[in-house]
Amino acid sequence: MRGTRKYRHIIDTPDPGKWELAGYEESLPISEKSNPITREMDKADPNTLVQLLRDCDAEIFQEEDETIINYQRLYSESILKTVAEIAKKVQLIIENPEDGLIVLSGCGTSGRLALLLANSFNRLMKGLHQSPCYTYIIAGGDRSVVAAQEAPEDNPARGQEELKRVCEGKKKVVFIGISCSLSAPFIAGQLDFCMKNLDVFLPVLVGFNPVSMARNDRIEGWNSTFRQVAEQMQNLHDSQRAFVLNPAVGPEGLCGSSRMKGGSATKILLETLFLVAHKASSKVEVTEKCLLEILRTYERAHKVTYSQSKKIAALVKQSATSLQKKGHLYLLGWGTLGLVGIMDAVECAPSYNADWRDVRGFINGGYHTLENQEGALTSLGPQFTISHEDFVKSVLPSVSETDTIVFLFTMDDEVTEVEKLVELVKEKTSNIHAICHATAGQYLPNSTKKMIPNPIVITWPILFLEYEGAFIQKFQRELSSKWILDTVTSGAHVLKGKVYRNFIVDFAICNSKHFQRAVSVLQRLSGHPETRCTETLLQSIYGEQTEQMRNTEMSQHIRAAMSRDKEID
Ligand code: S6P
Repeated sequence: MRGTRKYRHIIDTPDPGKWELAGYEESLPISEKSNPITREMDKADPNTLVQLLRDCDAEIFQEEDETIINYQRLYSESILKTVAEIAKKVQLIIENPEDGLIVLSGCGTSGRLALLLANSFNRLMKGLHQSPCYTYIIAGGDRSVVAAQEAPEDNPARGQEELKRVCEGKKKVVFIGISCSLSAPFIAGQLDFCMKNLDVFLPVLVGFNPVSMARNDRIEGWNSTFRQVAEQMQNLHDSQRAFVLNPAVGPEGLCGSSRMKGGSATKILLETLFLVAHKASSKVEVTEKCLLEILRTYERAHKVTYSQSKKIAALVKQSATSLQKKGHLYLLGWGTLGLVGIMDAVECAPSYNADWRDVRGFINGGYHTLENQEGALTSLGPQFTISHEDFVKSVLPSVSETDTIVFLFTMDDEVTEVEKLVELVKEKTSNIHAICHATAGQYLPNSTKKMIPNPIVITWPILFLEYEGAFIQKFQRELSSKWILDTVTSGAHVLKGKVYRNFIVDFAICNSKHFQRAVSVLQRLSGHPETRCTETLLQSIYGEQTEQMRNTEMSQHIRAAMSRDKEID
């Protein structure tokens, strides 16, 4: 499939990666390959770290190279065509919201993004006096939004139950199952259910591997693999009864960390799709040009964001210093930027085996601003306290000079509120940073500049757009903040020593994907065969090896690995 070639890039995308060549880590899907760009990442200084991750993020926008293996990319005609086709189906629901529903579902970061996107587009609809018709599902329920729960993603039956629950009584449902690595059994179960009920459901699978690279191992308690489900979906693609939307965006900068590029690409792809669907419902024709215009704004956001690389590097360094000294990184955000902060913070625990207290996110207005379905979860314990008031009450008293605080806001937020909180924090630590988004012509007040000496201020051009288009500005700011925070939290853990080359070597094994990744990392680092590496891993989980353990179900290994980690804590 050819690239569009109608497109002039705004950013310099790196040369097509070696990862695209036949034979490069052949047995692994793109999402689990190690990115050649970051091979020496563990030796990089903060400035280099930022450059490397910038180049990895730029790969999202890279076009296909016809001289080597052709993966579909974001700008491929086939992808743009699929986006336009799905948008038309979404449009039908938007125009008949009483009987219809658009469900976004995912696990971990993909589930948090499902919430963010569903809420954004419901807000867009409310502004147009239309009935909101988006909803989200996250594996493990709302508690997974603010605390990592990686185990529920292994449960396809649970995925189905949740889907049935949210769709009860609906006549037409567009179901968007997000699994960046085309691997989550929770999503496989839901897609399978949709395909058995095509009179109601239109299933869409979103991810960043070709179907031939979807996970193919047995799902416990289930009769098909993710790949089999994805293949069935693909067979229904031509008749438009199901869609697979899966451009390649290249391997993650940190091996397997799909919260990074996978998460960003999910946001770009789905926001573009829903935006054109809404434009279409206000009688604007969905054309390739219109899609390219929106995608171009995201590419511009990459350039604008990384023009601040020096300041981002300084924040990476400061955050790493805090973590190395057993201090903390606190991300205090306003509006949806608060959720972006929470998303980044929560993932540090499973990704780097970090303590949940190491990196934490807080949002003004807490659960009210989060707009999650289950409402306040504060009673579940300290891990679930997320408002700025909670921060002031229960965290601030113990904040010290070893901690770093990052404020995340836009100039349209109440800057005096930000100043009030900075004032309080200043009494405890001088390590105060900010990521602030402004529109051309808006300036940070001198009073704020005095309090936060070196803020990352990102100034966006004024866009004169119709109502739906105006949401692009908000989406750009969220993505820009995500890129910066992904770089800061990943970079800080690299500098803390959690990474060897670009392999995370200290991560929690909380689900079957993690187990397989651990085996694969062992294989690549030791050169030993899979069976031997599996045995080594089992030995480290159980402390001894018996025949019985080898024949035990995967879920038992995960439980044992998780309880072992708890003991070590
Ligand atoms: C990855 C992150 C995980 C994933 C989750 C879903 O960096 O730690 O929480 O988001 O496992 O992955 P996927 O591939 O199904 O979207």
